[in-house]
Amino acid sequence: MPHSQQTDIVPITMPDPSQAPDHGTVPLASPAAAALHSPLEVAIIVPTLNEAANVEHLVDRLNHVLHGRAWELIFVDDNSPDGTSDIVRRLGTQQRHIRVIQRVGRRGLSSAVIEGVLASAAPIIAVMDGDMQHSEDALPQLIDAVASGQGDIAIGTRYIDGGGTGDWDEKRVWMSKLATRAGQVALGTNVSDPMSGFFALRRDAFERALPRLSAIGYKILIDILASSPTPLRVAEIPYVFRSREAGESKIGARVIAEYAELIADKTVGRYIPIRLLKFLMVGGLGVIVHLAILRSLLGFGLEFMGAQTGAVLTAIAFNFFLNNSFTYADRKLRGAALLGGLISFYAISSIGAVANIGIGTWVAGQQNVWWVAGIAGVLVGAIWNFAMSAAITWRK
Ligand SMILES: Nc1nc2c(ncn2[C@@H]2O[C@H](COP(=O)(O)OP(=O)(O)O)[C@@H](O)[C@H]2O)c(=O)[nH]1
Ligand SMILES: [Mg+2]
Repeated sequence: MPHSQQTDIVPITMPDPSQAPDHGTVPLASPAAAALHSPLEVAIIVPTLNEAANVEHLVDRLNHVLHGRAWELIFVDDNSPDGTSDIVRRLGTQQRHIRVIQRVGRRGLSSAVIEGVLASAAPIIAVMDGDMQHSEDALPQLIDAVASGQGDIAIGTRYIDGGGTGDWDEKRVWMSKLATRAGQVALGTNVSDPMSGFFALRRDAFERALPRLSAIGYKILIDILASSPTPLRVAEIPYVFRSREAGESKIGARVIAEYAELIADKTVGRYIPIRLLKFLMVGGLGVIVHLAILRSLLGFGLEFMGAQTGAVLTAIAFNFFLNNSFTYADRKLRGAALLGGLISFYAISSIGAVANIGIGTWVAGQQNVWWVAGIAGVLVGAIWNFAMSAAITWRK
């Protein structure tokens, strides 16, 4: 017998409006309530990943430095296993200016910040870390610099007088300097700390940059500065980066790789999609693998056709696995899908090879520079492989 879906339905009748009691005008009880009823001035967006041990202290400090303002605090938490979201929700029941956007199955500081901004109606947005490393004492200055029109954006800066990187070791200072320089060159900017995660900006400045944001990785400020259709007026406010209060930094190889990708996207990415660029790089390595295998198989005494076949088959597999973990790291195939992907990639690449030879031969017939014909064939084959594998092997 199928399970009964019957539920008890309770009819609710509409109250008669003429019977409603008259409350009159309710006076605003306290300054806190007044702030709640005056127009929203600023939203503080805090991306978090395992910051359970820091959240409460941060809220205390912000309540202190922003006292008297009409503000809200939005945490954007990537489903931290340490329960960061639960803590924020608990605080939010008592303090209605606090809430959390809990993202499930998502990752990334930049995209978290973007979603936080979009969830707020505030005309000014401030962004800061959730680990107490950004000195909240500088926050009112950042907000006021934007509110007073000193800049479209105000950036908390470690690299001007009065700022500093606290107790960083030499290696971290050096890494940061290198990355900062790369960011400045890519942006063509003299902003002294484009890597900063501590800044405030006007909402309309953010909205103009929004359609062009890359949203890759960790460095949302660089993304905003580079995506803005007209250069933003920048105010810089020094602060000293503190040591982390609790928990761990998420900086690692992946963060560095994503930074390189963001910089690439903001520079060459204007002319050629980064994914195609990565695909072509992998293809270039594939050629080297091909030649190495060919050389060794010939060395083992195989005749050319057999050695060439072995080299082609190995190079295609090499390209497949490298594309899977590098070019398509965000859609990486695993398990059974990995095998299916490999088979489809072999099929696509075989047709690509036929197209390569066909086009190359045709171009060679039109003119007699051999390498032009060779490159033409390779390019057509590569574009075919890229387009088809994007549509089939690594389809969304
Ligand atoms: N939502 C979200 N927050 C992140 C992510 N990675 C880091 N964060 C938060 O971003 C802030 C800065 O990260 P942190 O690891 O301290 O970077 P560091 O200060 O450069 O070492 C902290 O509040 C982190 O909890 C992420 O993938 N998603
Ligand atoms: Mg930190």
